[in-house]
Amino acid sequence: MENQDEVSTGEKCRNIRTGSSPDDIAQAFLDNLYYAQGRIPVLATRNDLYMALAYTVRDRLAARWVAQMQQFRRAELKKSIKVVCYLSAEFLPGPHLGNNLLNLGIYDETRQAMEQLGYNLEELIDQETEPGLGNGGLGRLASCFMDSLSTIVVPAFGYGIRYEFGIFDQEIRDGWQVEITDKWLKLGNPWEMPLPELCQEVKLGGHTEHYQDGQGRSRVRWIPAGVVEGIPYDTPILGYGGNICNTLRLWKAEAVESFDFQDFNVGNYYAAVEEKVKSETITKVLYPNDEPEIGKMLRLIQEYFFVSCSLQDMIRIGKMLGNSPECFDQRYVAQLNDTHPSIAVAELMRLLVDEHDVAWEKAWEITQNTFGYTNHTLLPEALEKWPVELFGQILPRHLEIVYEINRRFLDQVRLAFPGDEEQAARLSLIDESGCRYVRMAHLACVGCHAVNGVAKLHSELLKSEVLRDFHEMFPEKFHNVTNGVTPRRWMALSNPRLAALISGVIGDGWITQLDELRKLEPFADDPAFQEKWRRVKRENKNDLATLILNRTGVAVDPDSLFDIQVKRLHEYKRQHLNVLHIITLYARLKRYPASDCVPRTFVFGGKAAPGYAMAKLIIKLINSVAGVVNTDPDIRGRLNVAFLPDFNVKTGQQVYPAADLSEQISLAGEEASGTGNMKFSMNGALTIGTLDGANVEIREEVGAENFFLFGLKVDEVEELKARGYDPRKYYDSNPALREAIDLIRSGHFSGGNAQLFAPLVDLLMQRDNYMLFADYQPYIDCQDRVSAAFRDQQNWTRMSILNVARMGKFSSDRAVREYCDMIWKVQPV
Ligand code: GL4
Repeated sequence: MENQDEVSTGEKCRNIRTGSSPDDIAQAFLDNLYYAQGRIPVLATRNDLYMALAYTVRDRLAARWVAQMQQFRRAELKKSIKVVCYLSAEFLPGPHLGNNLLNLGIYDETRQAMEQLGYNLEELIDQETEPGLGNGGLGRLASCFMDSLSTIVVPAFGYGIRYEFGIFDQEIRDGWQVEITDKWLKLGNPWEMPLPELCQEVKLGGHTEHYQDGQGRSRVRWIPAGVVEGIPYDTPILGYGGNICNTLRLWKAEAVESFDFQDFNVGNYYAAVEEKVKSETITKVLYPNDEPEIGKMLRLIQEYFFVSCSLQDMIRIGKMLGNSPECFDQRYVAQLNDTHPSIAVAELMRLLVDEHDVAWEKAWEITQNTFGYTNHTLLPEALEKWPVELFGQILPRHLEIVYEINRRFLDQVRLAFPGDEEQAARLSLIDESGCRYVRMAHLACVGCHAVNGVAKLHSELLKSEVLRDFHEMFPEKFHNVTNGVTPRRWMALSNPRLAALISGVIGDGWITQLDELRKLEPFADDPAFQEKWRRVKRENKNDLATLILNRTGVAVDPDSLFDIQVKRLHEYKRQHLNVLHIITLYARLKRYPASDCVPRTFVFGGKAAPGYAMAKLIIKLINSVAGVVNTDPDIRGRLNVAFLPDFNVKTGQQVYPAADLSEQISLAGEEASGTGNMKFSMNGALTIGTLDGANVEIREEVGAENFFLFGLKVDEVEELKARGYDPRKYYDSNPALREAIDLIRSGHFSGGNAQLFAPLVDLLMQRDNYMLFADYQPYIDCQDRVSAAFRDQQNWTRMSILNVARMGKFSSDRAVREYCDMIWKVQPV
């Protein structure tokens, strides 16, 4: 191996920057505390200690990172590799320290080193503020993919935005969500390295000039109204086992120094500084909407900013290695994580045609070969489109390019569907049905060689509904790659007890070959193994109970059934259907206080977009119901409800391992895939769910008998809608449903305030867009089956073991391999 020298030199010299014995680590830690953090142990705060340990770990990454870059360089020079670039406006890496220790293979050594010095490793790990640079599933998926790319040894860059403020911190006050600014950089970020010399300039606004060059060819010049600079910040992403270390490169916007000198010189100090402030605004804050439906100018600028920086960076690297822009597509493949980076299609065309003098046709071939597009949502309101006028104001040249792409594309459409002007209008990159818009998903479909959905069902629905016309036009472009999650973070790191139990019987090969979990199947019926399995779950539940008590003050019984729903708050995800079940159980117990029910702890977690009033009201409802149920003497602790504030990656790691039941109850046809569903199941929770997103495939894998299915199927939803859905009918004919709704409406959970939840109840009664009422009874019946099943602990444990044993498919390693084969045409090194 070519990087042998660098790594082994370190080992031979027992270099404290690379050595991995507990003594080396302890010594390195003290050095970093002193020299990097400027502290001695007696004066060190917990953050000083964390920083010192983080630097110690970073040193160990550096050796691999540098070796990696050299290896790339050599391979690149031989033109023998293609680098994957994952373009994503969001990444949610989660805390780095623990994961890096795991992937470096020095977790135990580091724990010992800290013990020697009198520190507790878990406390230091807990000190880290996670980079919340994403909203939820989409950003987390990007980070799982980065982990897998490194682990299966695919050279890759993740390109994104270094938001100064990531997703807000959530507090719950009086049952309501309160948003607090996320200051993740406040105490310093030891994992990133700024590279100011690799900055890129990004133009904005202004106008274009068309002219003839010396050879009489028509050319275009973009005269921008302003320029900003992008500074890259690199974070190493080490694969498990330390095979390779890829780079997450995030861009921060800054003012171009020289730009405001004019103002500065005439003494207009504030105007000059204002320019700087304006530039830096671009990467100030993450838009906190999952499934966005915004049309904000700043958002378009953010998207363009990071895409332009990234593509220019790719060209720069190519140039450094002697590659001409004409072979861009032989050296790179780039995946667009949803439409957020889809302006890349027009930007690469601009860079190639305007700045590198490549002919349009050639540039178009390169662009299509380079890009793949992943769609992550079916919600029509979430498909990005920009008013033509706004688009042209910020990106005048790109608007021209979009028009030209569209002109050529529509010629093609008219050839394929002669006389069908409606088809042409539906496919057009410009929506002309009212106010004119640029349709970003259309730009992506035309400009990419591959389009994929994120679960089988979702990919089918893309073909038959959202992107039907494109599928008709380019059937060969469409693929499915079902999502996956990394078993490193979501099993080995977050659930060490289960990981140890599993490895004890089947070895630890599963960590990189998740299919090996199948070897657990023979143990599913082994009473001794079952007993150990239950003990692990019980200890994990105990830990979560402590966390719940500390964060919410609610005391829960670790022996009760832990029924958990954690995900963004959204009506389609139907957290309020879960609430209707709780109220139904509550009403039953009130009516028959002596009845024998399986004790349950309901745990919720998730953020609502700050502007999404209904989602915030659902949070208030959950907390209001919790307030009544948890304190009612008739209930006597048989039902407990807790809303865990500020659900994020870190809390997720404490939640999934402790679940008995995973709630995946979106209305069929709404959730593109879901990935929490996978994390729960991998950690031994059973799922109650609809046939939506990846639930369908999870059920296929684990077996129908090990999955609690309920609810309308996609075609039934459509049929019911077509027939005219009337929620009132269900309310009138179902006494239990009526009782639950009436309890909410009467103010029973809101101190007699009957107005509080009226908007929610009215919406359900009148429209019920996500058909809670239609699915209510099947859901309740299914929950009753869950309770009955939980009473038989032996069989429950068997089902839990089988769930884990059959989750191999849902490793992000498998997903990334499929991208490599089907879409990127690259081979792991
Ligand atoms: C999402 C989907 O809603 C979610 O189902 C999916 O698992 C995830 C990753 O593919 O992408 N789309 C958006 S937008 N946010 C998501 O979490």
